[in-house]
Amino acid sequence: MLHPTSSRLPLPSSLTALERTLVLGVVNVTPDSFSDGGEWFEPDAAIAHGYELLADGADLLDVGGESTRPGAVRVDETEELRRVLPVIEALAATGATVSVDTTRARVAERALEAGARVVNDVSGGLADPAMAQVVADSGAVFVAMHWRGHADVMDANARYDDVVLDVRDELAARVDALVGAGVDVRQLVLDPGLGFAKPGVDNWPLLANLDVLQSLGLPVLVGASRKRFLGHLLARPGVDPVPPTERDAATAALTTLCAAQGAWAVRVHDVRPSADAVRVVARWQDVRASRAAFSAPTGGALPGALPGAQQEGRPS
Ligand code: PMM
Repeated sequence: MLHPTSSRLPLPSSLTALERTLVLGVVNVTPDSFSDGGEWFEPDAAIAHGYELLADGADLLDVGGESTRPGAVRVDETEELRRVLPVIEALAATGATVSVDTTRARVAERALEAGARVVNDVSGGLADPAMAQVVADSGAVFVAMHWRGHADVMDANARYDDVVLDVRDELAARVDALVGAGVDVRQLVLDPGLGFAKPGVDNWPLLANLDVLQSLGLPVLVGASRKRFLGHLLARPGVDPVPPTERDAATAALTTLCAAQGAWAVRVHDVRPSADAVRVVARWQDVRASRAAFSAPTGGALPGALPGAQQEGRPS
């Protein structure tokens, strides 16, 4: 069920060979992110947090030095570099596959030099005209998220005719522009940009119709973790929205649904529940596929073992 183009991404074979959705663990080196602001602002704390996420089952780590929450004030480039570079360098040195969450070409370039393998740009290359060249020259994976402006203006740009089709079309235009600028289409991953210029109601159709975005023929990453629309969904008397750390179970439920739809990766803060969820979905789909394969022509019995199933470390 995993999107077939995922295996073409320039990533280590230990990741591209996995026949399941990948889990991208979030390492926010910021004092003000909505979900975990300040918890891992010091480099040593951020590095230690990265280790914890790997131990919990993260396949990749996404290191960011600038908050993108609505209304956030931008940090300057020097400060962003100061925050992310030591963390990326230390985590990449352990063999972890590291992504840098940035909209700045210069930060992406320095992060790749420090060992990052993925550039995760919430602006899809729109914020910095130099980004496409850095991505093209490096050959790195590029996550192009749907975006309509920086945090200070994005809420004012949240008008859609049909949010699913509009996001698909705007991302298709980004793909054309990036490929036109020299990026290899096999470097690209698309992301619907949940919560970015999208009020609560607009996030659900995007989640429930990932196939529309997948119809563009590229792997899809989903970042639903702890977002405000979940906080509203889970509201209880006197608490609306519920705080970000109370949104992790709902996040894991969405990981399951995204994995079942063939998402390439999910970006999450609390890694363990999502790492478990993607393994459950993979096993579930293996069993369904093997039953279909063995029973379809003859109506015969189920096989005793799962042929070709990707068995990971844990005992079954
Ligand atoms: N969301 C946030 C930050 N970076 N990157 C991608 N590709 N997709 C997202 O949905 C996304 C992102 C905001 O969440 P945070 O402040 O908790 O990191």
